[in-house]
Amino acid sequence: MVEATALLVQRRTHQQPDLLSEFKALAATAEYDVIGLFDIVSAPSARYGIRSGKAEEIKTWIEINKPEFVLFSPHLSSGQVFRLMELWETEVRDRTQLILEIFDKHARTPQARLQIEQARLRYELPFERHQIRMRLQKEHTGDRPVAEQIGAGEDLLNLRMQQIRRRLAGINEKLQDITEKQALKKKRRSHAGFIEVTIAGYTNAGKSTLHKALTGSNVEIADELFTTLSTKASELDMPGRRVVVSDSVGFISDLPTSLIQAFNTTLMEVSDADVIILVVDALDSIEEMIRKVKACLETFNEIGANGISVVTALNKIDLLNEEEIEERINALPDTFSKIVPISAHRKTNLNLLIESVKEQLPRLQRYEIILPYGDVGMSLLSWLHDEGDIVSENYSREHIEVIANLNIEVAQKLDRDLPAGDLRRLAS
Ligand SMILES: Nc1nc2c(ncn2[C@@H]2O[C@H](COP(=O)(O)OP(=O)(O)OP(=O)(O)O)[C@@H](O)[C@H]2O)c(=O)[nH]1
Ligand SMILES: [Mg+2]
Repeated sequence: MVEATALLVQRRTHQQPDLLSEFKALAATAEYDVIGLFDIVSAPSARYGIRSGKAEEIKTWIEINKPEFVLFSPHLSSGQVFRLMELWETEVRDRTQLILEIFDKHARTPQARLQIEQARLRYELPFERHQIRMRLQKEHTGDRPVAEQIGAGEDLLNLRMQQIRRRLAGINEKLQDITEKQALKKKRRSHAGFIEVTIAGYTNAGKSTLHKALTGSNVEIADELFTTLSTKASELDMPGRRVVVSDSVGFISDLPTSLIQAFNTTLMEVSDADVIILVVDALDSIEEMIRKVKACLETFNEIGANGISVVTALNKIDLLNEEEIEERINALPDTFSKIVPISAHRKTNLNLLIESVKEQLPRLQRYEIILPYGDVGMSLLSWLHDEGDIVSENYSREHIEVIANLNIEVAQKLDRDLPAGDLRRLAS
């Protein structure tokens, strides 16, 4: 496929971080060929989003280099987009639209597709309104009274707006249906005593790679932004526990509101977790790493996930030396008590990561269990191997004596199934 050429224009104030490299990565993921960059440090202006002088300077650049698109960061109003398009005689898209394009490209499940359509419609509503108004103004001709023409135009506009609202209502209904089914599934898991561990973090940090390494799932992995748009839950083998690990949609700073709203239920999965594994990309510069970590913490705050225990996985350490790893661990906020340097790709230190997750879970209790020989005893023993963390097994003449760490549900079941005295809690 031939990629469309694009000029990137970033506007930021002195206090705002330089997001140009992230903006470039977004453009690359959306399949634009970036042929030029402008980084403008100034306050926003109403007419074009940037000062008129700068807009003129860029116009000259455009006339010479002829990009097919200008991509603008951060967000622009619909009026600003149209005024810039008129001035530059080039298609203009802002960062929000760029992220929408990527989500559109990566949406795989019916839920993600509906969510993205919802976000698109909401985002494009004011643009469409603006566009129809402009077209109507241009089409005003002399053969009918102006008032009558405006009236007819407004009717057309209302009709289109009504269509969009109806479609949004339909999407809402379907999404609600999917959400209810998911909630039911989750409820069943929680009844069955499953612990939910969610992998969260900035986009492209390596969340899906970690999910695959931990659970053997077949989630998609790519060096692109927002590869994952829907949650995937798979079981993790942890003796004595039933654990489900979920891969989830990545975060980004200034995630457009329309997308937060549309992907709310997917993001909410994070706030339902018992433990969060926050994946941090160690290949970023320290400054960039801290910026992304802060954006993640802000998102946790927004989605009500800030009370949940967090284990931090400093990922991609296979490409760093000891000193660089140490530097990064020291640079992370003091509140991050549990930091485990890992390589999801090489499966390094995953056992340490699992141990750290385990420390955040309610403790297992140690029991001595006396099992009879015969079918009942054997089937309980094999069940214990699945559900408990077996410390030792002793085969005596009369029975099998098992020492195991158990969670409360398993201990309760044994207590019901075994004669009194055959289950004894030990001091652990
Ligand atoms: N060197 C190295 N690369 C890694 C490691 N883990 C992941 N990657 C690479 O990082 C890129 C992103 O990996 P993903 O697992 O797709 O990241 P993600 O966080 O799920 O990304 P999104 O779903 O797009 O938000 C891929 O190119 C991976 O191969 C690692 O431990 N070491
Ligand atoms: Mg992913």
